[in-house]
Amino acid sequence: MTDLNQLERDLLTQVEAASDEAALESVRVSALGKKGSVSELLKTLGAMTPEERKERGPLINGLRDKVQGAIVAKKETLAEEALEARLSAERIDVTLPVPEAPESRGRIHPISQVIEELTAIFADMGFSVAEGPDIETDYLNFTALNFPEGHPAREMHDTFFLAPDEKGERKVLRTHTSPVQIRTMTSKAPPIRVIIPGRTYRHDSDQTHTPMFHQVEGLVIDKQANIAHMKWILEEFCKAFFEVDQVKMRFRPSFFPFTEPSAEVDIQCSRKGGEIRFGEGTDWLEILGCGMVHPNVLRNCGLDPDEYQGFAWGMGIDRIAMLKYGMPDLRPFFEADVRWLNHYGFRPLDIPSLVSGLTS
Ligand code: 2NL
Repeated sequence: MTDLNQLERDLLTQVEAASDEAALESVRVSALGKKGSVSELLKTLGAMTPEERKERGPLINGLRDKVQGAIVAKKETLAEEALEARLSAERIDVTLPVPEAPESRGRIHPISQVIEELTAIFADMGFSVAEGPDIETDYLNFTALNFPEGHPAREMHDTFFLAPDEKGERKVLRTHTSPVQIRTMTSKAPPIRVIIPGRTYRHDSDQTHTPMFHQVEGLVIDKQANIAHMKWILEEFCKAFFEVDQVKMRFRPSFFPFTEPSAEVDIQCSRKGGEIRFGEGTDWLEILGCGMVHPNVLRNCGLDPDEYQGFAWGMGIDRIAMLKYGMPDLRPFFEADVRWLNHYGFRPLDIPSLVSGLTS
């Protein structure tokens, strides 16, 4: 006859030794399954005499209950242990910084940002934006702008000339964005209100000059457009761009072949300990050139100077970007160093607008 006590000890030892649910399940099958050791014992009860059954029955049933109870308890223990193991293995450090999403990790170059800012300000005053090619004819870059052939004014710009083509024509890398204004005046009827941001080129290279740089020029042509309008527009622009409530401006007489009269414009600022602030103080900083469009330029564009007049201005985008954002050196602008761009660049979704602030 099977020693029930021995079987019980064996089975309980096996239950205790099961290291996972699968091992426990095979112990259960070997004891309580159809052909399991305990099930086989239960089957023997049918063939016993009533006396025998009375004595062995409770013992065998008791064994089954004990084994079953041990298996249920072990199953719970194993499940708890598995959960504990997962909790400690999958622990997360909630104090770690959240990584930036890929689409917001890029940066907008300060030049692009400043062009967006300029565009927002002038668009608010009714200006549209025009663009033109970097390679221009000598006529559009110089002649139409009242630079006479062989005139020393042409040497004011250190021009990059391309090799002459089959017709002997020498194209140039535009030295200013003014040829786009000529293109605008010859292709559109007044009134004209346009700004032209873009790349320009001069043979010049030092701490404050790169051979490729950026300009924005503006042009207004109408029957009555006058110097007072020009001064108002430039003052509104400076206040909006430098984000100050007021700024004093100084117009100094100057010379450009394409404007008469011409002026260079300084804005009020204060310089303290290497920092520059606008709209306060007693220092002056030159920021742009401007003037009334020369009658010869109007005539070159097919406009009658007795009917139409206008004004124009031009400034260096790189320079005003450096001033506004406190960037001391121009050269890294064009060195494509992502560390510089990470430091000085702008977030792609912070789009300048006059409502939410240019540099919110
Ligand atoms: C400067 C000065 C200036 C203009 C640009 C212009 C264009 C046409 C006719 C008349 Cl088509 N004028 N442009 C006028 C005055 C000054 O730029 O210092 N730029 C960096």
